[in-house]
Amino acid sequence: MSAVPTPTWPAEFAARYRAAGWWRGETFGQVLRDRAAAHPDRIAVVDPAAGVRRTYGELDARADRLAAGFLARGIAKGDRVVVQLPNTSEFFEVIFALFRIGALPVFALPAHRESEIGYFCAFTEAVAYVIPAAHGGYDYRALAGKVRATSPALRHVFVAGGSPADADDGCEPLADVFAEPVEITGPHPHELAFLQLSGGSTGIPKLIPRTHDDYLYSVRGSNEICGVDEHSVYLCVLPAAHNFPLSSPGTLGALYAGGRVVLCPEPSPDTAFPLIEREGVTLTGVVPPLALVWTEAAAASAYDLSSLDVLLVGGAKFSEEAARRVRPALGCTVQQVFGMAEGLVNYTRLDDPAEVIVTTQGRPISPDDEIRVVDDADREVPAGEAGHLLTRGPYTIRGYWRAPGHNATAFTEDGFYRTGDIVRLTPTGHLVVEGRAKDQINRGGEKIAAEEVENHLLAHPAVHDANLVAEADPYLGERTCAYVILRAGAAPLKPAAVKAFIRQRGLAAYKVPDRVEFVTAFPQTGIGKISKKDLRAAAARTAHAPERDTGPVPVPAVE
Ligand code: OOB
Repeated sequence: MSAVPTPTWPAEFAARYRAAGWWRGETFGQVLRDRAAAHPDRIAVVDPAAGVRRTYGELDARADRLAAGFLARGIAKGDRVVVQLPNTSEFFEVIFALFRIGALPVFALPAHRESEIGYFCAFTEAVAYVIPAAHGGYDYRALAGKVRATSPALRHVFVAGGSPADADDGCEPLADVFAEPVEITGPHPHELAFLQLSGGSTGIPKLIPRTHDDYLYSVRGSNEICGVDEHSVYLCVLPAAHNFPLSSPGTLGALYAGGRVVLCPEPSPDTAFPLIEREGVTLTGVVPPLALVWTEAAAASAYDLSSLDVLLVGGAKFSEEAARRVRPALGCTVQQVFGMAEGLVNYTRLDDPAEVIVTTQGRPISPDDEIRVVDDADREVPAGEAGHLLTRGPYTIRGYWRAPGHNATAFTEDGFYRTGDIVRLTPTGHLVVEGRAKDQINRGGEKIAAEEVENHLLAHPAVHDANLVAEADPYLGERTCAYVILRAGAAPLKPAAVKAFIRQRGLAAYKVPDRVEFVTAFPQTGIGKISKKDLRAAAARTAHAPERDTGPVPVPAVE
């Protein structure tokens, strides 16, 4: 096993963050223990689809019993466990059990398939993988079977909601793992709590190492800014494993405050609105396309949404026009959130003037979040001008997990993370996201690394070269268009065949190109590099034309 040290904060920074009170020496396992001791009978997690309501005492006890079962199966401190669970109570039992041991959840999304999961399991040398018995009509056991073949370290597959028949597939029902609690020496607060996934801009996804100390600070800071307390009821609408619903302020924020988490099995107003009424939901977080849908649906809805105080919107740029419509429709305050799994999270404040709330993406959580806005040569741009956002601070990582080569360019020498976002700072210190320099497509909050999909396109025997670019979409903000050059003499391909190929390669559905264009050549820049800028312009011109089954054609020159 390669012994690549996990990048961390230099000692003088760690000392400063502790002295300032940002890092308090807490762990997630202990936080749950303390809350359960203080109010054991209070409801912590509601899983309406399963008809389950767990008190803090129950969640705490179940995490202990699951931790004992994991330990008995040899899952130890520092081990990686890929967790791919939907919005269910088991998600919380599993992650708190792992937190207690000091084993590291690797937060996969339910949408991930063989390509992504196979990579996570193999690269992290995961010893276990946790899947749902059923979700969205997809067979996760079959996925586990395929992943096993390429992940030699993988010893266990646990099935939440599974049955004894799972043993036939070499899986084990999660319910069988619960055991008599044992004494556990947990992790230290400065040690890793989990690995989060990066949206990525390269062919290979990057893993983000977060510690108990740093992540708990982002949760506590978020709670303060979003007014989360023991009376808060957070509706988890987005996939629970994503950083936004997990910690901004998210489910962990609600649990930290002694509030309540309500799990929404899917995000449509038909499911979410009745839950808001019935459970008295006070805040939730959604991506911009969902905010649009909810805003429209609220007008015609008979459900009482008056308990909802705050709608957090983030993950992608929320347009000013859409932001203005939220309060009249839903009767709640909007909080824009501009965050990243690597760390930095910005919020508009609840008492910001309405104009600031609708026109900016907020300001950082911490007074110790350092923000630099720079040009291509890393020089500070004049105040108020747009530039690359660099950041460093008490909950922003100093490097990806086991990626020294990539870290050399993704971080400055003095430890600032290059976010790849283009922003400008307002005189009040709020950030406005103006664009992106990284080769990533933001499809309604779901991030797609262009290179990852391009590599899969190149694997098609008839494809000579391929480029993936973003084009505007009125609902998603952005969607994808793949430009493909076929090999000389290759039989013509249809767009549908290219999409089917990508799906068969085992990529998450949101990465399948929305549109495919066959061309004879790619536009080039002055020095002969492929010009994605010109491809984006070409995509914008043809976005509304139907896909052509014939081709290829030249990409028209840009005036
Ligand atoms: C959140 O985290 P990630 O890691 O999925 O994606 C981070 C990237 C940012 O670098 C930026 O490019 C984009 O997503 N982004 C936004 C945005 N929020 C995120 N771009 C424009 N406006 C916004 N409000 O997406 C995430 C993590 C924690 C909280 C909220 C979102």
